[in-house]
Amino acid sequence: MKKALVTGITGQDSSFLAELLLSKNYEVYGLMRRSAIFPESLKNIEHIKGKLRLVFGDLSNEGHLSSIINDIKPDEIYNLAAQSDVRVSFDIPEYTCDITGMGFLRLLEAVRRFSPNSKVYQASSSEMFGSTPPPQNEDGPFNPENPYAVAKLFAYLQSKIYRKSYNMFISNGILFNHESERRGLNFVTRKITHSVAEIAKGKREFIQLGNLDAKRDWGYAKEYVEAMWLMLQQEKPDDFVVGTGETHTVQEFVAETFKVAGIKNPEKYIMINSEFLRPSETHYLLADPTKIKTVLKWEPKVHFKDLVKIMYDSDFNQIT
Ligand code: G4F
Repeated sequence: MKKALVTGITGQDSSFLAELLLSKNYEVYGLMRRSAIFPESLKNIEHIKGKLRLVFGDLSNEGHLSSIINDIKPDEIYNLAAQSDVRVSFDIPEYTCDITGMGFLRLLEAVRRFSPNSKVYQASSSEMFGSTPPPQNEDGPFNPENPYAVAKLFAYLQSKIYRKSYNMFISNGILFNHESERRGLNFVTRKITHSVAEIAKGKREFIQLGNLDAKRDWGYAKEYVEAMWLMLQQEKPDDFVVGTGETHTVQEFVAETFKVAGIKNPEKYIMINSEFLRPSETHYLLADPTKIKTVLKWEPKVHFKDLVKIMYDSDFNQIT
């Protein structure tokens, strides 16, 4: 039985990845932070938590990480833990860089010293491209626009150093935005589908949003975790852009959600609130997923309209 360690086990991606690994008969260890809202923080993994081996800890403490890695000696490690909210990274830049950037370096050191044969997956982000003109692929260049993206780029560059210097198996998935019914309400897609469902049920009057012109390449998170797993099944480590190759504005996501809800004149329900604007914006993300299609034969099946419908239907059915 293969052993996998997934950091940030309570998040959207980890919950889908843990399901996938369990279906493939892995013994799955999940690293989770002590949360003030524990055990509600386990919502995404409620249905599988009895099958997981949950370990308290986070990426802030190398000593603790080392003892966990030494005890488990995982075959595969998926680093999905991060302070992943881009806007919040402007409020808490030091914490973001400590967990999202330095945290990965601590993990790499623990693996190098106590389990150097573990294969490591690092959740790199399309935010690293920042202002690089689209379409973006593995060749970069990287021009991050916020503290979160800088932290992710730091981790990405460290992975290259450790791969080259110590011959460690470390692969980066450079994931474009990936969403689902399990996405946090702080991210724009889920905020929109949940709010529109509340409007449809007569529980809300309007939605407050920030920049409607930003363009994102949105895919379905459940499919993206298959790409993560595939990367660690290869003989050699490598880096892959994961995205759909299609981009839409936030405005288009709003319009499509109202269309699915059967509500006319969406503009009546939208208010722009500067609280949701960022000091610096990543305007245009669009993946060039040629490499992953060619090398790993991975391709997304869920496209923009399917994604909106999956998310809206789930929210509509849950709101009573
Ligand atoms: O949903 P978002 O907060 O996601 P963002 O910033 O693109 O980052 C997500 O994707 C990255 C991969 O590209 C991940 F690395 C990262 O961890 C995260 O998962 O915002 C999307 C866009 C932005 O341009 C934002 O300015 O939506 C715009 N937006 C407009 N109104 C809003 C809002 N974003 C949020 N969160 N809330 C709003 O009210």
